[in-house]
Amino acid sequence: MDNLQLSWLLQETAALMEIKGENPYKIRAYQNGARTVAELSSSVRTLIDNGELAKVPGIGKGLRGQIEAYLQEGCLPELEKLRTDIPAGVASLLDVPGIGPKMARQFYQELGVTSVAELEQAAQARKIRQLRGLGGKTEMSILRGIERMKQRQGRTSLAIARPLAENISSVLQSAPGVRRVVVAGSFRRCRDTVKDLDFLVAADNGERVIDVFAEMPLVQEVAGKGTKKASAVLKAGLNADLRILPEEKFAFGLHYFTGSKDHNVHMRQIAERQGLSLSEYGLTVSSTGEELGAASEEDLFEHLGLAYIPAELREDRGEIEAAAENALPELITLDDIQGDLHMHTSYSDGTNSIEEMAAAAKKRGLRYIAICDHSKSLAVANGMSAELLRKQAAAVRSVSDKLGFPILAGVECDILSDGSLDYDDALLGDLEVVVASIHSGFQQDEHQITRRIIAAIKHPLTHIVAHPTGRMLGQREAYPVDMDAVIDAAAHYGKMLEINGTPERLDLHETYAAMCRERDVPLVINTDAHSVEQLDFMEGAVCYARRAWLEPKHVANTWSLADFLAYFKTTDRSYR
Ligand code: DGT
Ligand code: CA
Ligand code: CA
Ligand code: ZN
Repeated sequence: MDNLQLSWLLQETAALMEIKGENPYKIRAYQNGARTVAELSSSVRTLIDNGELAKVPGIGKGLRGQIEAYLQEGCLPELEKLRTDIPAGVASLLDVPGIGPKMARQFYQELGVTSVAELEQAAQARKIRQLRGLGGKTEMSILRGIERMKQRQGRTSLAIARPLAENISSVLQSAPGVRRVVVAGSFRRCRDTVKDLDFLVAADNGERVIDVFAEMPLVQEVAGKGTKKASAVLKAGLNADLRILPEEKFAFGLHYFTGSKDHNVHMRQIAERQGLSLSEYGLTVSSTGEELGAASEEDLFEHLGLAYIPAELREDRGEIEAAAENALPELITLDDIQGDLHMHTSYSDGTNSIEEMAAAAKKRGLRYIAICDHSKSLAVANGMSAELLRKQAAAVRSVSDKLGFPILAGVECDILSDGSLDYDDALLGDLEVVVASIHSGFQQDEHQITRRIIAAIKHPLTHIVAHPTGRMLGQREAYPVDMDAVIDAAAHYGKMLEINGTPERLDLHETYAAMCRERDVPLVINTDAHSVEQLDFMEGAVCYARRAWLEPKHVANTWSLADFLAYFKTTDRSYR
């Protein structure tokens, strides 16, 4: 439990430091630390006890001191200090789209605003436009930002939900008499965000499991508690629902609570047409009441004459019809992935070396990778000068030779506001892969941003457009962009679009990924890892990609390296 709690506190520290305007390197150290801690496979307490925390990359000496203090005293000294200067609520202003640390500081210092609600009042009372450097336009855009925030409220990104789901599952798993724990609902269907977490437990003694659940330190408040189910508000701000099922009914409960609701409604109709009645409790013959058992979801589908439908497809988007005709796609799996074409090293804002990233990728069974660090304009992410990029490319090649492992020398090249790339052609032409992306100029309108991305797609040296819509789940909306036109351009110029595996991004959105599939634009599923641990983002990214009905052939990093590189050289670009 300590890890997650600690990770949130580190994040809060970083946010308050930003507002205070502290050293960017220090802020970044806390942000990276928060991430690293959340991803550790053992508890910080254990790592400190056996002296291994010092070996974890991404946690420097200063941060380690804070963590030790946290374990001893239950609080971070640095955070306590910041909290005396700035009320905790001020950090929440950063959640409003369009508000950066400077503005948050200004609202607090000059208007005494300490929460989003107070900010909304101030904007409505036309107080923002009176502040130095701000005007009516900013005031309007803040009100719009708050409005959008309210709309998406209630959904949580997987960056927060996944570690919680894993943690709670393991707590439930260790409760007495528990046979099986599954996280159902939208989490199992691998949606990009979840409203809540739905835990299903097969157990003999439900009441004891419910007690264990209610007493977890992650729980803020138990909202409801019975003998077979419970519901809790977690400290992270989302709900967790728990249902206890008898082993022999588990398959039915699992199917029902996996959903989606639309899928369930359609399934029930299919059953009815066959004289059967399907519910979360079982499948019965309507005329006789005879129960048809199912040991697994496979059995349940089989009773209805359907092929097994993977959870990611259960949205009533044609999967039931396809299952009836045995025409479901052969969905991509993690095993199909051969390469990862977007990852960072300490040359820009990553925490590991080229060699460490390559060794870790190799260990995960990958056959090739590309190192794509940030380009020079992206100063906040320590973007590389032309000279450093040249040096890095040479280093990449020598590590590749040394390890006998194909590593492409690449770059994540910023698309500048006018659509040009961040280095000259001579340098880009020396690299094996150019991943182009937007990190600034979000205030441009849809027409400008679309033109900008298409300009990058047209550039003969670009291969892939990374995180094409720029969304940051729970933090920032996608920038306005005509994806229809972008996908057409990618098809026309033979380029690829990325599904970025960072849990806050999962960008492309599944709808656009499906459009790419339909229009023969190959996708690339990348982790965008900034550390060795983040190479594990691949698994969640592949699950998300399955929602777009993607098969291995649609995803270029399931191809051999030779096929991937050849794609950009051929005129016949259809992968079919
Ligand atoms: P979300 O919004 O991210 O929590 O999405 P879900 O799908 O996890 O929704 P949730 O937690 O409200 O319910 C879990 C599942 O339970 C849902 O996917 C299907 C099933 N379910 C819930 N309410 C209904 C309903 O009224 N009718 C049917 N047929 N199924 C339902
Ligand atoms: Ca749910
Ligand atoms: Ca629920
Ligand atoms: Zn990146």
